[in-house]
Amino acid sequence: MYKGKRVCVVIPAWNEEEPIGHTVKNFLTQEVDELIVVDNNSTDNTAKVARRAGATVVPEPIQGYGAAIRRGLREALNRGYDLIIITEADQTFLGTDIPNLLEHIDKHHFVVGTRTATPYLEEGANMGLFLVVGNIAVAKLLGLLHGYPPLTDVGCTLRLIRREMLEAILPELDAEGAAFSPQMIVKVLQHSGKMKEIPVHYLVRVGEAKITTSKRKAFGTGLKMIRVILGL
Ligand SMILES: Nc1nc2c(ncn2[C@@H]2O[C@H](COP(=O)(O)OP(=O)(O)O)[C@@H](O)[C@H]2O)c(=O)[nH]1
Ligand SMILES: [Mg+2]
Repeated sequence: MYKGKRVCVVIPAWNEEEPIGHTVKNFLTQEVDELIVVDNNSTDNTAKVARRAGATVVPEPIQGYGAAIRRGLREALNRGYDLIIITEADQTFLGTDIPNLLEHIDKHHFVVGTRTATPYLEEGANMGLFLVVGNIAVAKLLGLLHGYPPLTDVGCTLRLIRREMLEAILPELDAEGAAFSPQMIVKVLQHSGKMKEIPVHYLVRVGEAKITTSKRKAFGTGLKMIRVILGL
């Protein structure tokens, strides 16, 4: 609960038995009323470990980062939550950043993290120069085209959205993969949502990476993101 508003955390998870237990405990902070882990066809013990750590687990058979998050967001709306936070299973984000996101939600519909603020990066985190520059470049394209020029990241999962804004944009979100992340930002801006980007901590991943596994893959992901930003 935060200022009388019910708070929910959504985590997409695909074979994350190693990091998920710690992540769930780390994000079940005093403000959080429920944490929903979306099990995206895991073949390991992700669901069991998440449940044992205190999460509600729901399945999503359609494979993909976007599909998994959408399922979690629908679930959060159905359960009546006012404020919805999204994060990852892999211990790269910190529950201690939740108050920093919440601090801005009275005045904004959407608060999104950026992982390109170097003092917030842990040494060895998967955000080297290539990804920092790439994210900032694509973010500037998004920001200038859609009306939020300060934007410096397009792929940061850690974010917070108000219920009424989520209800407005959810029917328009259809990206299955990583392009879901910038698509959500674009839709908030198209709905004239007030948004704010804040720096968040970004740590070394625990367990096996699924999206940003090589420069080549990251480049491909970037192109898909640009397509979504251009509305193609
Ligand atoms: N890439 C990917 N991630 C998924 C999928 N389903 C759920 N996820 C979760 O989405 C988050 C992002 O994936 P991750 O490998 O950390 O991507 P990275 O942060 O770009 O390295 C993790 O919590 C995954 O477990 C899927 O089908 N593909
Ligand atoms: Mg990750």
